Amino acid sequence: MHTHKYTNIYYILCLVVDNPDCAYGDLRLVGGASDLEGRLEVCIGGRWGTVCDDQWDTFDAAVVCSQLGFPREGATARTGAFFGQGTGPIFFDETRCSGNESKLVDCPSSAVGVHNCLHAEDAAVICQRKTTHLLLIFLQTCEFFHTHKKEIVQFAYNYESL
Ligand SMILES: [Ca+2]
Ligand SMILES: [Ca+2]
Repeated sequence: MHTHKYTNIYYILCLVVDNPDCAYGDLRLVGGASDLEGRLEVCIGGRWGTVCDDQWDTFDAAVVCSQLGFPREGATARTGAFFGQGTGPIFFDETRCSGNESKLVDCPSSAVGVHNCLHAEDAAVICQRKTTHLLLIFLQTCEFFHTHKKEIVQFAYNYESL
């Protein structure tokens, strides 16, 4: 009974989160084993594209993780299409974040679309999870929800029982 109720609630929330339209500067991680990691894709002009790994380092990864709602601490940069090659445009190259920017698009880099890269050089990150705000993290990605639906429903059930 409770299970059915919460399943519907989370499906509705995921429909909202899964909205395919993206806004300028939005980020997503693709091809990782969880929502914490993956090839970096950035939204420019309503399209998702990748970032070249030239000058891609911990400072850049920290900004990406922060923008995605994860801690800056423990952010790791990966190069050479570590989580697989993307398709479509390569939007940024020579990214030089200081690490304190709130959004990746605030970091100095080459102009949008200007690069000398291949998708074999797609940049990626690995973020660390905060140990608090569990519910927010559940909503971070519907991929996580679909993988862990049973556990989430159980968590919601237990939460209500508190
Ligand atoms: Ca850099
Ligand atoms: Ca370059």
